[in-house]
Amino acid sequence: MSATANKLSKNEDLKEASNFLRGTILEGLADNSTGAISEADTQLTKFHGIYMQDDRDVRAERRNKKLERAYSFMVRVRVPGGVCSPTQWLAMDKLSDDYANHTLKLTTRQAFQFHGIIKSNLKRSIQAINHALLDTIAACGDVNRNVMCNPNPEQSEVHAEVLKVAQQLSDHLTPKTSAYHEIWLDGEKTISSEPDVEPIYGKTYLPRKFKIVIAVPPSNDVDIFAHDLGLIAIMEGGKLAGFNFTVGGGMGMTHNNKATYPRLGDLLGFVKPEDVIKVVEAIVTTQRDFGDRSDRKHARLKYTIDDRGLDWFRGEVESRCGLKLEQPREFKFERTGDRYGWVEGTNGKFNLTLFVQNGRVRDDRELQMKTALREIAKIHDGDFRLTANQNLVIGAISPENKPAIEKLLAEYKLDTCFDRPGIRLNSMACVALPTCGLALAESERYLPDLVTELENAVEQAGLAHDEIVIRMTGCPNGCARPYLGEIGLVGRSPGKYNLYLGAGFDGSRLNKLYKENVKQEEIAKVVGPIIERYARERKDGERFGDFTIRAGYVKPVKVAKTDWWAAN
Ligand code: SRM
Ligand code: SF4
Repeated sequence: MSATANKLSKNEDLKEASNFLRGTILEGLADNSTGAISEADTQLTKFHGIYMQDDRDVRAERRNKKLERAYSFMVRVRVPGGVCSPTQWLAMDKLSDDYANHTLKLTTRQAFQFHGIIKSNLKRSIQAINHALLDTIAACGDVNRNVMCNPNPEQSEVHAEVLKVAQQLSDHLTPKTSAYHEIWLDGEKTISSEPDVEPIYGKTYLPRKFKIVIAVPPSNDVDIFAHDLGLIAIMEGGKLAGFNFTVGGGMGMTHNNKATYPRLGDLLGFVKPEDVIKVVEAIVTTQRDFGDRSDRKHARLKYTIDDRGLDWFRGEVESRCGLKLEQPREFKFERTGDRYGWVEGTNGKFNLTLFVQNGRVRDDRELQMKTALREIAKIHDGDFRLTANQNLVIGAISPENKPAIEKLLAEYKLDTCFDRPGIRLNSMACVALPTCGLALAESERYLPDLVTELENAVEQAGLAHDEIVIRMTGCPNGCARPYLGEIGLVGRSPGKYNLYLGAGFDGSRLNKLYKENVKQEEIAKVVGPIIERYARERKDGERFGDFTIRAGYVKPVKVAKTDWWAAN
């Protein structure tokens, strides 16, 4: 299928030989002599939503003691559109206590993650997830991942409609192999007992991960332009007329490798609701057949499009689906991020968006968030919606149930958790240390402290209630979409970060490198004065990212490929 003449990457051989994602995973699980699985199987388990990791905090100590690394597994649960029921929430909560590290991680892509599951508990964990009618297949791997969708509490009717599209896309693009059921659910063949075929993916699946999101303007809470494929809902006369498609977004890059860069998606065309599945499938199969299978750093859709051109891509998609895409329709985004607090939906039900620092739901001395949400889930008659910014909406609360939920919120002090400075409410960090094997620096464990330092600058400048988007990652892969932060911090090495400035508040412009290798203790000293100057010199309504460009700190990035690495 691949059009490339270059030597295929190792992963391609692995996929081909895996018998539709089986490999030797079962044998590896049965091997009690180690907490690990084989290198080849670590690649294949990703397709099952499972990553082998080790506790990096104790890596050196264990090496010195000649002990095996402290292996455990991260498990990612797909939640299409981020919506789950209270019963499912309770099941996830219990699983985190029974088998994981007692925390629930709400990810930047509306999924749950569990950390610290040891090999002997993996099957039990996946089975518990299956009993809650959720799954982990295709949460990671070279396939379409969790389909994201704006949780949109204030427009419940539209939300229900676009959520349905997200769920249909998710179902349509889920791998059909029965390996998942055989391995994790002890051979329960709930899908089919026929021989495996992957009608969309084929034996070698996609060249790389693939991500789909749906946004409902004016909210760009899902960061539509950061993903391989974006669907922008177009409303006309109060009804869903269709979607503008964007293609070729992606955040990942590698320090000092100029062939890699974050890229915002381009507008491809307008698609009517009834044609969505057909066009999406044509996009996915085009990437399947033309994506670069020889170099995994050049394998995402963004590079296929930059190499071959958007017009070529559109032509290929049109000929595959037999449709001519219409011109994109008018739309306007106002902001990224979430709107906190209470909103009444058009259906008369209430929705509450809570701030969850870096998506980590846990109990600590200051806040018993995990217990509070468990108690709420026990009496809640609506749903929970995971947001694309690691936050949580307690959704569709009936008017009768609202007082009881408010009582619990007050009892556990969750009713004030969104009454915080705007910079904290717009902060987001990836997991990084100690679990992420790719982290070069701290992120989730450090950003809250940095924000506390910056809150001083913000408060002194009189900007406590102003929203400034700050995002941090422990490496350049971009898991918290840092290149779309008005302030972006990307780990270089322990205690050092590249500082990026100048992204658009509405998510339509990338930021740009301002200073390299800034030491942790110097970040607030560098950023603080820029915030103070912003407070003094900003124009009416001017956003921080726009100001940093006007004031000359950085130039605007227009075309990722040429501008991203260009000198300031
Ligand atoms: Fe990510 C790899 C965590 C969203 C780009 N990401 C990883 C791994 C699995 C590390 C690994 O490969 O060993 C991280 C696991 C850390 C841990 O201990 O949990 C990891 N990524 C995350 C999460 C949990 C961050 C978070 O704090 O919420 C997010 C899970 C999303 C989900 O539910 O599916 C997460 N990752 C993202 C995003 C943001 C998004 O999609 O909106 C991106 C940037 C967008 C993009 O894909 O371009 C992202 N992750 C990456 C990349 C770089 C991909 C690339 O094209 O270069 C990697 C590394 C890789 O794939 O080789 C990566
Ligand atoms: Fe790990 Fe890097 Fe992703 Fe952070 S950005 S979770 S450090 S891969």
